[in-house]
Amino acid sequence: MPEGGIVADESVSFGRGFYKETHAAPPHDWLHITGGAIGCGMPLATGAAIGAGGQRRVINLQADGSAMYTLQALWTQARERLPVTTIILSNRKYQILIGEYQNVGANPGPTAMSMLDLSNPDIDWLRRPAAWVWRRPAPPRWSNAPTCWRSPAPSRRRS
Ligand SMILES: Cc1ncc(C[n+]2csc(CCOP(=O)(O)OP(=O)(O)O)c2C)c(N)n1
Repeated sequence: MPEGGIVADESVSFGRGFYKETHAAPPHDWLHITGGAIGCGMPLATGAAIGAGGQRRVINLQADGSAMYTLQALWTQARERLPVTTIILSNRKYQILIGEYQNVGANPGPTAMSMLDLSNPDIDWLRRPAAWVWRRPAPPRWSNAPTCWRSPAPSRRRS
């Protein structure tokens, strides 16, 4: 974690163990979702990066189901060249709701479980939404040229 980093946390059930791992990290800010409605993590990361004038690295800890509500924010991040690193916690489930069934002692059947399953079809995060993500190419080994930033080549439109 770089000093002055900002964590935009919509990690939902998966990310509860992150706090203790950052105990000795350099000073940083940690933004949580408000609770209630899911889907605010990626827009939160986008807004944080804009608010920091693009000068601070934003790390978005992002549960996959919640990400599906607002993943167009990735496109905005690419368009605005924002310094956001997105970590998708891809458990392919609405895991926290499975936990809620357990909390009330319910025994969900296959129909209920299929409603909480995100694997059919599988969300291929590396091939689809990540096509919008902009990457910093490695500088050529033979020079000290400053690293340049570029967006991915536009995809060919199908007729
Ligand atoms: C707008 C909105 N729709 C639906 C819900 C109900 N809901 C609460 S948690 C959740 C699933 C979250 O799944 P995911 O983001 O994948 O995190 P995980 O539980 O797997 O850690 C849903 C659908 C909600 N809170 N807000």
